[in-house]
Amino acid sequence: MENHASSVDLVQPQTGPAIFPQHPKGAQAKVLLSSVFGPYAQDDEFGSRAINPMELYHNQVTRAQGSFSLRMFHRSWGIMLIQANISAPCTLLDFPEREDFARELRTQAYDVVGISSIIVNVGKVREMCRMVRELSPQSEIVVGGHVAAIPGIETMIDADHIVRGEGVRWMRRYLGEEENAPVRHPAIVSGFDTRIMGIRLPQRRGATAATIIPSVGCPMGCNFCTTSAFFGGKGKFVNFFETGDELFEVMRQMEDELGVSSFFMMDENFLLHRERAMRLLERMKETGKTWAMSVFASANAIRKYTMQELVELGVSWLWMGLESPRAGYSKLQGTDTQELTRELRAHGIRVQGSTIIGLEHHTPDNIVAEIEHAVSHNTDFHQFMLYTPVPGTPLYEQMAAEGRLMNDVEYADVHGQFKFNFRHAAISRDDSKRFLDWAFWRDFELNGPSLYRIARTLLAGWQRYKDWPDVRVRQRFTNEMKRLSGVYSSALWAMEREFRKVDRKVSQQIRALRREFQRESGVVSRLMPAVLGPMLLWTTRREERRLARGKTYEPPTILERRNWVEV
Ligand code: B12
Ligand code: SF4
Repeated sequence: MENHASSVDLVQPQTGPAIFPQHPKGAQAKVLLSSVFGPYAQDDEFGSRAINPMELYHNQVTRAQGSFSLRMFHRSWGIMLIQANISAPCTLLDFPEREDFARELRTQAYDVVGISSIIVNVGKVREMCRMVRELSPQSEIVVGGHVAAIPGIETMIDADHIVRGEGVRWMRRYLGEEENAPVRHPAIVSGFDTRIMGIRLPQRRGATAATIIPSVGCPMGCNFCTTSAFFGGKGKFVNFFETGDELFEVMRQMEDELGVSSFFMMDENFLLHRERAMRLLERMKETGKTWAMSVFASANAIRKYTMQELVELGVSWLWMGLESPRAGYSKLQGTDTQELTRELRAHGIRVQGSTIIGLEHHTPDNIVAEIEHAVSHNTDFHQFMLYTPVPGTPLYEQMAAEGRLMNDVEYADVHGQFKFNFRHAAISRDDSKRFLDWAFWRDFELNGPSLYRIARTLLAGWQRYKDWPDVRVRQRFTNEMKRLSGVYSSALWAMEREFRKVDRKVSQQIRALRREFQRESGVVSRLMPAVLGPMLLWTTRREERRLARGKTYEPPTILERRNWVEV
C-alpha cells in the first residue's frame, strides 16, 4: 500500500523528537476526531467480531449471564478529552457508521482528521484512512490510541502522524497551542443505554456516574499490561490532576454540570496515590459531600487504607486484579485476596475481580483448581481474560524474543476473550477458549447473577452503616437503599424464579436475600415486587428468547461540535 506516514511521534511531546510536526493552520485548522466505525458486535471483513461487542460488561465480565448480563455503552473518552482541550473548531464523531464518517468528510472540508483506535480495530483504521484520502484529500490524518503500539503500523495504514502515548499535549502542540496549559475536564456521563433483564433503564439526569480521568498509565508495570506500557511503563504515568484539591474542583464542577453525586474514576490505580486521595477526602469532609466513587486499584494500593477510610472516601465499587496467587505480581504480594474481598463486601463495597487464564504455570491439570479458587472469591463481578501478549508490552517483547507469537492470528482476534495468540507450554489454543468460557460459566453457576450479588453487598453496607455517626457515610448508604431497595426486591423476585433452572441452591439464597430486603425496607418497596417482579420475569424471558435468536446491541452514533461556527 502507498504510505504517507511522515512521522511516528513518540510518547511525550515535551521529550519527543526535535522536529515536531505542526499543522500550518494551527488553531484555525478544522478538526474531526472520530472513533472507529460500527457495527461492532458482528463478524465482518474490517475486524468486527460478534464476540467483541462495544459493551464493557457484556464483553468481558457478565457475558455468560444471559439476560442478567449488565449491558451498557461508554463513550470514547480519549477523544472527548482532546476535543475539550483544543481551541480549534472540532467535531467529535462517536460510533459512526461508515456512511456517517463519509458524509462528514464530504461536507465539512476538514484540515485534520484524528482517528482513535485500539489494536483490535486496526482494520477499520486502515479503511478510514483510505476513505479520508479519497473523500477529503486535503486532510492530514492523525492516528492515536493503543493501535499506535502495533510494530510497523506506519506500513499498515496510510496516516500522516501516528501518536503514541498521551494525546492532549500532542494535539495542542500540533495545533500550535500551549501544550502545558491546565487540562480542562469534559463532562462525561460514564455509561448510557443500560439494559438488564430485558429492559432499558430510563436515563435520568444525575442518575449515572460521571467519568473523571485523573491520569493515564500505571507505574506498577505488570508485564502484560497495555495501559501501563503505552504511557511509559514501570514507574511512569501521566497525571492530569496532580492534587486532591484539583481533583475535588473537577468533581465539584461535574456535580454542577451533570447533577451527579457518583463518579467513575478512570485511573488505572486510583488508590495508589494516597496523598491525593486523602486530600480529596479532607475536602469532601469539609464540604459535607456524600459522593460515591467507583475505582480501579491494585491490592497493594487498597491495603494502604483502612476500611473506614475507603468507606468515608465513598469507594462503593472497586476493580481489583486478582490475576493468580501463584503468578508472583508484586501488587499481590502478602495479600490474602479472599479475605480482602470478604472484608470489602462486608463494608458495602462492590468488588469486581479480574483473573487471568493461561498464565505460564497453568496446565490442564491445575487450571480448574485455579479457576475454582478465583470463583470462590465470590466477587460481585468477575472478569476473566486470557494471558495475552499485546504489542507494546514487556510480555509481547518476551514472547517475540522466544519465538512463541502466533503470527497468523489477526489483530482483530487479539483481545483476550477468544483464543491464545501465543504458544503456551501446556495449553492448546482451542483449550484456552474452553477454559475461559468455563470460568465465566462457573462463576455464574456458583455465585448467581451479578445483580443479585451487588444487591447483597449493598444490603450488607446499609446494615452496617445505617446508624453510623458520620452523617456523610450514613446518608450515602441510606440514599442508595432508598433508591434501589424496591427495584432490587423486584429483580430478586424474578431472579429467584428464573435461576431455579440453573441452580436451585443459589435460587434459594436469592430468595433469602429478598426476604431480608423485605424486612429492612419501607412499605413501597415491600409491595413493589408484587407488581414489578412478574413484569421483570416476563421481560427476562423475552430477552432470553431474543438472545437465543442472536440479538445484539450497538451504540448510537453521536456527533458533537465545539468552537464551531456554522457557515
Ligand atoms: C472504556 C473502555 C472501553 C469501552 C469502549 C469505549 C469506546 N468508545 O471505544 C468498552 C468497554 C466498550 C471497551 C471495549 C473493549 N476494550 Co476497552 N477499554 C476501555 C478503558 C477502560 C478506558 C479507555 C479510556 O477512555 N481511557 C482514558 C483515555 C483518556 O485514555 P485513551 O483512550 O488511551 O486516550 C489517550 C491516548 O491513547 C491518546 N489517544 C486516544 N485516541 C487518540 C486519537 C488521536 C487522534 C490522538 C492524537 C491521541 C489519541 O490520547 C488520549 C489522552 O491521552 C481502557 C483501559 C484504560 N485505562 O484506558 C480499555 C482498553 C482501551 N480496552 C481494551 C480492549 C482490549 C477492549 C476490548 C477488545 C475488550 C477486551 N477484550 O478487553 C473491547 C473492544 C470493543 C470493540 N469492539 O472495539 C484495551 C486495549 C488494548 C490495546 N492495546 O489495544 C484497554 C487498554 C484495556 C486493557 N488494559 O487491556 N473498552
Ligand atoms: S496494577 Fe493493574 S493497571 Fe497497574 S500495571 Fe498492573 S495490571 Fe496494569
